Amino acid sequence: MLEPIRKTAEKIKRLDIQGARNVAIASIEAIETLAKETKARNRKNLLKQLSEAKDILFASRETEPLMRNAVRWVISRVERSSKEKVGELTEIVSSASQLFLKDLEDSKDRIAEIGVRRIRDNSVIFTHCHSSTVTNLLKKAKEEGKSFEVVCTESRPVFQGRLTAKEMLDYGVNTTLIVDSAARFFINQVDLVVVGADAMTSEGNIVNKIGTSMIALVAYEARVPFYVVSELLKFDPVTMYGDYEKIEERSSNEVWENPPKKLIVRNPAFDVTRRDFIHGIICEEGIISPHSIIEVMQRKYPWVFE
Ligand code: RUB
Repeated sequence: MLEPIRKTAEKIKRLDIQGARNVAIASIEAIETLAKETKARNRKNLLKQLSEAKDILFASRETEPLMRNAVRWVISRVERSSKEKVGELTEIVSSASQLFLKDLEDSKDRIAEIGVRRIRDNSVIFTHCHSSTVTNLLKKAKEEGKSFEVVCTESRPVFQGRLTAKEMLDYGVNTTLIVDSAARFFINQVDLVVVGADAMTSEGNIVNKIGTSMIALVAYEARVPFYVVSELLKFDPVTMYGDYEKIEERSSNEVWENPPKKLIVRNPAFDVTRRDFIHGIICEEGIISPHSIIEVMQRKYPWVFE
């Protein structure tokens, strides 16, 4: 019964599905499939399957609060319902999943509408890794007829920057790909840095692809505005109660397949960018200061804190 869930979790682990939004979308779709195909005989049985599915998905990647918030919310709709019939409960899973995905899509469009105003004609935009929220914003800017260029990092070790580069070329944007360590070399030639996020903490710090914090430092030193483009639901409520956001460490094979014996190779997937280096977070509620993240979250998504 949990096979579709395991398959999705495997794809997420392998990065066949990458980026926080895509990870959350795939997880919700897998939960919906489970609900459609379940052979659970009663409410208790169904809730047990959903809980097991949740654990498998959560274990696929550690630094994905959007996925956790999404899955928790859908399951909480079932828990809160007083219905007993399995058919009625699986219906709730479907409608909650569809509603969540629609809201996520609306947030993406709203973020693009807001962020596009920060893209000036004839500007050069720097980005890192592959964020679908960022590429959607840049696509909208192109559709609105703005003329700009993109510089993107290749994003070692798995080269997600190539996805960004290909997407930009498809949209007709002049694009330059650079190695990650050339960020300082090129930063004076760009007008704006925009990156995505995997997680946002209660202190307003941002977790994103490894190397993001170095780019933020370089941008700060060069006085180039650095913006994070992110749905608010990447906020992780556990950070408010003292826990640190866990940083996924991936296999060293991604860095060097056959390294010399005894060599230690480390491969953290993400790093933390302190709020002091972030000009603003471009989210569905507008461009906000990282300092106000808790306040905005409490207003817009109070259920996250339950
Ligand atoms: C991707 C990455 C992206 C965020 C945001 O890392 O760091 O910037 O996930 O993406 P990985 P999105 O390739 O390891 O998943 O805006 O699509 O949610």
